[in-house]
Amino acid sequence: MNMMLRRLSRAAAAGLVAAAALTAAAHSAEAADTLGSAAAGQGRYFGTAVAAGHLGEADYTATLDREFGSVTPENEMKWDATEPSRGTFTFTSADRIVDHAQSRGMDVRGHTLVWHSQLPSWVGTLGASDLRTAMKDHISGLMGHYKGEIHSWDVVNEAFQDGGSGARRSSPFQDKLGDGFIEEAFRAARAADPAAKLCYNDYNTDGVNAKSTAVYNMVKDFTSRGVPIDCVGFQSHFNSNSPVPSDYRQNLQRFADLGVDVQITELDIEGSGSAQAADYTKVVQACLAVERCTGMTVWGVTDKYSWRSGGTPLLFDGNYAKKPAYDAVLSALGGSGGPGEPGGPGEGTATCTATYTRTADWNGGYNGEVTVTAGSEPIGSWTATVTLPARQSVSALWNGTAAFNGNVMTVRPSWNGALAAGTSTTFGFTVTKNGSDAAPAVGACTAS
Ligand code: 9MR
Repeated sequence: MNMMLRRLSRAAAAGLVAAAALTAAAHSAEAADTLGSAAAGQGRYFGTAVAAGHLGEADYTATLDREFGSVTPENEMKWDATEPSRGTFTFTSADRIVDHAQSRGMDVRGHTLVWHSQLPSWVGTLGASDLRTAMKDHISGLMGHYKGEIHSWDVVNEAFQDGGSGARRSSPFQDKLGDGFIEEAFRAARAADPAAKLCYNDYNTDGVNAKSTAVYNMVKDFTSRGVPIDCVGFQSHFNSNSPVPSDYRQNLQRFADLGVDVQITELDIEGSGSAQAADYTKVVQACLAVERCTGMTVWGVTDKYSWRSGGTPLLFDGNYAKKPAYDAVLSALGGSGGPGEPGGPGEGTATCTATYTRTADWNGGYNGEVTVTAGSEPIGSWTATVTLPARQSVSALWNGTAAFNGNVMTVRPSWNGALAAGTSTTFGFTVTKNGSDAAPAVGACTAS
């Protein structure tokens, strides 16, 4: 409620009061069949990074508005975007995102105030005392503009080096102001917007390791000395080189035990199909297992605009189709079709399995067939993924509709979605081998 009243002050100037109030009310009344509403049912937020440049794309905004309860401007609140020359603030792109979010009842995360990257060159030319003043002015200028409208701010981002040393990273702030710049930034941030949660945010700190322990020690020191810090953000950019750590929950919990909130701030996991879905499940479950894990943000809406688009790390494919990872997250959040959600087919226990056979084979190609079988409950619809080996491509598909993302084909029913308990349907496809005779992999079947 407080947030609502405060957020209306800037929106009122833009004439958005009525719309913001109305849509926020509607948002909270939604059924738990979207990521945002399912997470809200668990007392958490579920957000996404947003780029202002995509807000004109109808499918992008439709997906954003339907699914998410919080947005983080992906680049628009960074120093180079907001104060390109000293003392001259530009908020046009960030305002676009904040206004869009507010008019649809979404909350906003602020990212980021003090960071070594995306820093305009004038900052690096300042001497220590001028730099200190400029840093504080930047914090008060940016936070002041959005005072009362941001639920959490990444006050300092990525101040620790990667690797085993636990040392601070070189930056104009570190090099000229020393370790103390972080606490100075947090104190300035508290003064600028006392209602915002103030977060330290970093990557490769998701499991227990030297870097996360260095951050842990800093937070412990801050809380013991009364330096204002409210939360720690765990970026959680995962791939095969940096998988979801097995001690993820334990690491989140040790920070929470220091008396700060924890948030998953930039989640993406490279991969596809059921393996990617399983990794997303682990992350959501880890957050839900930690009482002070207040929310999760994925780093983008659709694979096609991800900073790691080649790794297809997000929940919607390039056509905005829900991926198996989406279904897994919704299910882990207890949304429709997920565990314990009443009212869905089979009271949320609907399942299906998918099995693959090669039904025809010739020199340049083959036909594959996938049998989808409902579990012990009837299902209303299903989704199955087929990952093609390198070089192969699909030239025809029947009894299903396909969305392609790289070599991953996500198939949904055409006419054959509803299945009685234990019954089956099939879809088929023709593959051009292009010199590869390997078999495709069929991912987990998701029923709804
Ligand atoms: O996703 C952002 C991308 O569009 C920018 O080009 C990039 C520039 O540094 O920053 C990306 O976002 C980063 C975030 O701000 C901080 N953590 C790492 C993110 C991915 O690089």
